[in-house]
Amino acid sequence: MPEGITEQSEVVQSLWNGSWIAALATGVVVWGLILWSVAFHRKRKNSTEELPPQVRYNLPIEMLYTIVPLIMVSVLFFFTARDQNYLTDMSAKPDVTVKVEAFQWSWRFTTEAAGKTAEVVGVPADNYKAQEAPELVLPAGKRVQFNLSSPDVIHSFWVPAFKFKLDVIPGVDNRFQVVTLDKTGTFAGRCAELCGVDHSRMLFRVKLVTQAEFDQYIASQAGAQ
Ligand SMILES: [Cu+2]
Repeated sequence: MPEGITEQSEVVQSLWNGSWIAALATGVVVWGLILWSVAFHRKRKNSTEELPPQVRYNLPIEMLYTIVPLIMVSVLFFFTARDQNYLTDMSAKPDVTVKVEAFQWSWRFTTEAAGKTAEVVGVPADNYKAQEAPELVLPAGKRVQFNLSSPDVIHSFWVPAFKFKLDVIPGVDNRFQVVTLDKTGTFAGRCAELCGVDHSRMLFRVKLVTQAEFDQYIASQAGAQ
């Protein structure tokens, strides 16, 4: 798994880990029961019986078969619903708002913070190399809202380090928020929905910087326009 860079990514990671631990525990019990049956309940060599003893209509066992899976599904449902509500929560006011426009085949990021705006547009022909891809600069330790839009076809905004992606659908107002961790660095981003011939070149980068560097960046961008 990539290193997470948002508070939300840590929630996704722990849901993922918990689901795998639960699946593995279930698997161990099931495999154990299968092996036990295979080893100790196979047909004896000199047995004259056609079938082993039958246990259908055994009420306690059937209750167990019904109740145990119900409990398992309820536990998975509870944690998934709890984390989904957190991940899709939009009630807090963001420090930074980014309008993300995905188009065939690059990105336009319009970043707004404290009344100042910076715009970055990718040139599709330059997207051959990741280092030429458009760069989205964000401050560390802040709440960021992404408003996704597309003028052409369906794309998907994916930063693997967010451990989250959301489709960018023409005419649909998809939004989400993250709180960036107190980290700096550059992280890869890409389109995750096959959107045409240059889909694989729809790369971008997310650069996490300190608040001071971010203020400087957005002031210089705003001044340049
Ligand atoms: Cu795309």
